[in-house]
Amino acid sequence: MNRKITLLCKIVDNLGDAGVSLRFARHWVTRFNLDEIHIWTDDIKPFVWLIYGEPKADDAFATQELSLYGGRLQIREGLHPDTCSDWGDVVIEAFGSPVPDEWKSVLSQRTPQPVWVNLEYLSAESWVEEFHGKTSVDPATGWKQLFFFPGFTEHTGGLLGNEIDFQSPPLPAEKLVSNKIFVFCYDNAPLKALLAQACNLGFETNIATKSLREEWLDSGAKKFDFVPQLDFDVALLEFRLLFVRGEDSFVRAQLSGLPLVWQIYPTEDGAHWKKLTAFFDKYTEALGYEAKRALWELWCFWNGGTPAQEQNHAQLSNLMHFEAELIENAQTWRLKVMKNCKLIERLEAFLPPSG
Ligand code: TRH
Repeated sequence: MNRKITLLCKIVDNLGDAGVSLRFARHWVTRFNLDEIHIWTDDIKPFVWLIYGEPKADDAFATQELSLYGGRLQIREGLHPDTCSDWGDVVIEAFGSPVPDEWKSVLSQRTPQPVWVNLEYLSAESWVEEFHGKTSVDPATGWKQLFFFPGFTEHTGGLLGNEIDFQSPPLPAEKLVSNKIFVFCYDNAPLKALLAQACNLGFETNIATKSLREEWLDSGAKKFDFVPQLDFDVALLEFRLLFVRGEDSFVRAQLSGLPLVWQIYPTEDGAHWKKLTAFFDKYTEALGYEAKRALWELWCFWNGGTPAQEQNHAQLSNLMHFEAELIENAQTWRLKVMKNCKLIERLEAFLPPSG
């Protein structure tokens, strides 16, 4: 029996919801080659963008349906209650894409009930271990829901690996030769101040952000042309330092074995600081005090945590004094992370067997 999996993906903003869903689905159909995944989304454009990259995506934007891997991975826009009958043996709600209550009466008629999974956001916070793998009964349908939390330890759902996992990491000496830094950030990042610092150090800043400002290019920055997701992981290896954001590019940077600066997705209640600190503490466990402090100062500045009057505008050059230590740390961390790149296998353990 081949399994049919429905993945529901509501796009909140940006590319991460689609990015993680697409990467997950690709890994799944590659790993379990009898299974099918059907992604239902309210907006197919980020998927088109991630599959085709720039500028090819522009030609494909009119589509409402994409089919990959000989039809075993399908992505469709326009979720509707009538489609519920077509849902598979497994339904995955990505990042709390909630099924509207009015649909639940349609769903509750279905037998047998599907395995229902809530795929949550990634976090390094310690509570994740406690909640991962727990179930609860949905009052509207009476169905059991599984809460699956990706994370950085063996007692969590783990992480999605990538195609370059098992290649040797780039040698530090090669990286020191590159003067290119990669910047993929949100609009609120202090990019102008960073560019000034990077320029003083003789670095070439490559900006991957969509809304590029003329003044950035005037100060020597280059536009990073958006590459398809399948090429993204390898594209990162060209750089010396990676500024990444959200969830998926953040994990890819860790797997590259290069030093990274994470801009976390900000939440209004400020809860993101706890999440940022939880990861930072784990990530820098093996770093010396001075290097750790310099890195934290840059992360704080980049995430808007340093009041303007206290900014010394030298966070990047301070950090570069510790570059060798940072590279070593990034490579050790990469090896640790790779051990937990088992998200697909850990989720599969909760499902009925395929084949
Ligand atoms: O786009 P992001 O900021 O994603 C998000 C969203 O804000 C989301 O709402 C939030 O919930 C989540 O973060 C935590 O950043 P992320 O996760 O890194 O996703 C970007 C995707 O784009 C990722 O899959 C990598 C891909 N990408 C390419 O494929 N090619 C490129 O050239 C670039 C720059 C990115």
